[in-house]
Amino acid sequence: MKAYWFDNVPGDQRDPHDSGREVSPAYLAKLGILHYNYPNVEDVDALASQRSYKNRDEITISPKTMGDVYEEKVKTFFHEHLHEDEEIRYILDGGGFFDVRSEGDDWVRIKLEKHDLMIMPAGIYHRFTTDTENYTKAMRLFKEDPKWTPLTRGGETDKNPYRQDYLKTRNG
Ligand code: KMT
Ligand code: NI
Repeated sequence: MKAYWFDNVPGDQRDPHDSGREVSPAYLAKLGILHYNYPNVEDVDALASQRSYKNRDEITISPKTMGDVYEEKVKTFFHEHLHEDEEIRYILDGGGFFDVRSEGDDWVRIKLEKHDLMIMPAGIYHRFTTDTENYTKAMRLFKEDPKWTPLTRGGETDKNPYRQDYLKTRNG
């Protein structure tokens, strides 16, 4: 895992877009983001059971598994959105980028590699993309009642109660 400020330079979303300015683990914690590296899936099982996550699935995002719809899917994952529940992702193979909004509404890019696990809080605006390898195999964890339908940013989402709660926690 590596976190840095997104450079905002036009170009393929899958390029690194690394401004060269790193973002500290302390700042990620301030945004409510937790990160672990778990080479053993037993550690993922333990975390899931502690947080009462009963379900999971696996997704492989690549041209090989998705064929013609791959490019379209990659664009969809990159639409800025929030969820009404926390989002837990565990990278099984390959890698990718999650971009999350900072306090000043800038993008922080989080590069995830094999065995990285990230927890994003409910209400944080974010987006995802594969990198130039075009291969992400990830486990998506969810509770019984998954509330991670993406709510695309715009108008009403700023007033979403989960968004409001997130801002209250983040801003102390
Ligand atoms: C999301 O919320 O954008 C995703 O779950 C992306 C696919 S999982 C790496
Ligand atoms: Ni999401």
